Amino acid sequence: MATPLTIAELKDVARRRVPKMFFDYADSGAWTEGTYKANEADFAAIKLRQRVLVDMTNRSLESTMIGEKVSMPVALSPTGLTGMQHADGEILAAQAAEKAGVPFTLSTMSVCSIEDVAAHTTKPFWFQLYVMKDREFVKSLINRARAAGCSALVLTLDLQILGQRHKDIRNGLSTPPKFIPKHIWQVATRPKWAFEMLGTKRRSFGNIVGHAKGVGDLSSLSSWTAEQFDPRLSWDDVAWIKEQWGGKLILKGIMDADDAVKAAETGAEAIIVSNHGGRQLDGAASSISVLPEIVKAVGDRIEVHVDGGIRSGQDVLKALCLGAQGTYIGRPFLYGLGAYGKRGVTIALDIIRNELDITMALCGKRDIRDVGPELLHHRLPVVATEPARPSQ
Ligand code: HOC
Repeated sequence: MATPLTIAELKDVARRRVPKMFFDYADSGAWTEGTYKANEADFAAIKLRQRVLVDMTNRSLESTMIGEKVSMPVALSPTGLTGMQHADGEILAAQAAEKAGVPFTLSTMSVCSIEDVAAHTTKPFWFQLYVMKDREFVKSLINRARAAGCSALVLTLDLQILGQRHKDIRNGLSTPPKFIPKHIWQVATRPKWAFEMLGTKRRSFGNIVGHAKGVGDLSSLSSWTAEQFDPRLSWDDVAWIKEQWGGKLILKGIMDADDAVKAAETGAEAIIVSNHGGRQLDGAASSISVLPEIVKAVGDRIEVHVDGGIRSGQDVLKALCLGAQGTYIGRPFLYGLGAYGKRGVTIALDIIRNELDITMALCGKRDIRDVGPELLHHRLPVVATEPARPSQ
């Protein structure tokens, strides 16, 4: 088959290669999937301003995210169970990101462990942390990330209780698959995936193993999450984590200007405007629609990044024009991984890079660090910069 030219084509290939319960896990959103869909639709509603007769030579996509040089301002999001899209998925994605010169973020809920990824990469990656009630365990995760040379901690703030995704329940999601007819059929019809998975020992949760014995299927995972994740997580805990970590901190899951102000006060390096890819609060606004008010509230004090709904280089450009210093892709790289392993992640990044480059040029810019709202048509609702609500 010819190399996919779009993220949508990669998604089609992944759907054919990855067992349904894992494809659906990556692809679904909470409840009605309204927020998941809004994330994509609101990007599409923003229109770019075409410019002509501008010198388009010597273009550059290079930038920085939290002071780290990036070949383009696009990082890989932390995604749970990545190693179920493809055997050793987290290692392969981290290697592809390293080759592409963009940051990779390893999820706490990954299949390959922090140490697995560190052993197979040569540059620092970022580690995403969920906060459990057992603070000793949290400390041990932080220490492991530090020992592995991670250069940033991404603290997720919007999953202290787990959102509900109907497809996961219907599929009886389980990591690894159980020997029940439905799963046997799903795996048997994806022989390449199964063959590659047989070739690795990494088939469960690499970071929480030992702390979460017997956790694998959705109900045990949901109960474990409900028991372990701390629903009382507060801004004081953020300060405690910052102190424990002592390095660069990124706060993920900010969707409100007041929260952004509090996040900026913590002294973190960056916030990620994120609704968890529409996987948590169904009915939440799209990330891109709240980005302008958050940039307005704190953009002069802290780096603002955004994820959710980015499916193309055009979307990346729109986010940057609205004030984001960095962007993240989750599903696009997972589709690539499911479709072709490491090569697929490279294809996903290449597609986005190529689209970003051409789009920037056709909008009359040569340097990604120079783009701004002047590249967008302002009459669209999503671009309307409502004043941020005053802090209470
Ligand atoms: C069922 C796994 O970020 C996601 C992940 C983390 C989920 C933890 C529990 O699925 O959105």
